[in-house]
Amino acid sequence: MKILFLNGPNLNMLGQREPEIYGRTTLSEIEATIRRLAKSRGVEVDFWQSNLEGELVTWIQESAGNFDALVLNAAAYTHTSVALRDAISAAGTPTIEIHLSNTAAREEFRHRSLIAPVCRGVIAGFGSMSYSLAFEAAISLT
Ligand code: CA2
Repeated sequence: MKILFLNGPNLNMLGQREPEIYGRTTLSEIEATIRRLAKSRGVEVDFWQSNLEGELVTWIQESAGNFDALVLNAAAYTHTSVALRDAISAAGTPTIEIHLSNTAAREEFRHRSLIAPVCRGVIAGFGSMSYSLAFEAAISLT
């Protein structure tokens, strides 16, 4: 089984700025936790971050047939990107939308997700644990 983790814009800054919102854990530390979990469960994972919408679109397209599930923190593109939504829909890879913060409890513009309707489910508000919860959810999808 193979799970692809994709992270959108600014998530490379995790742990360095705004710790009151996003916590002190860096994206590399989250990746290490997921890789540990994956090893213990005999699952293969890829873990990528990009600040570029088109690069995320390409990775989503390439997930088709190569990964059993996609865990996506699309960051700000969650609220704006028809391109990501279309890519998820076209690729057909079962996708879980995740967020560190509880977007429903934040500014109104974060309440709308353009990608949620084409995802299997959403996990938000558990900090770096959102990634581990999504890992478990992804395993249970297949
Ligand atoms: O809570 C999440 O995971 C978000 O996807 C994070 C996005 C935000 O636009 C979404 O509404 C919710 C922002 C990621 C920016 O990450 C930073 C981390 C540290 C410092 C600055 C930004």
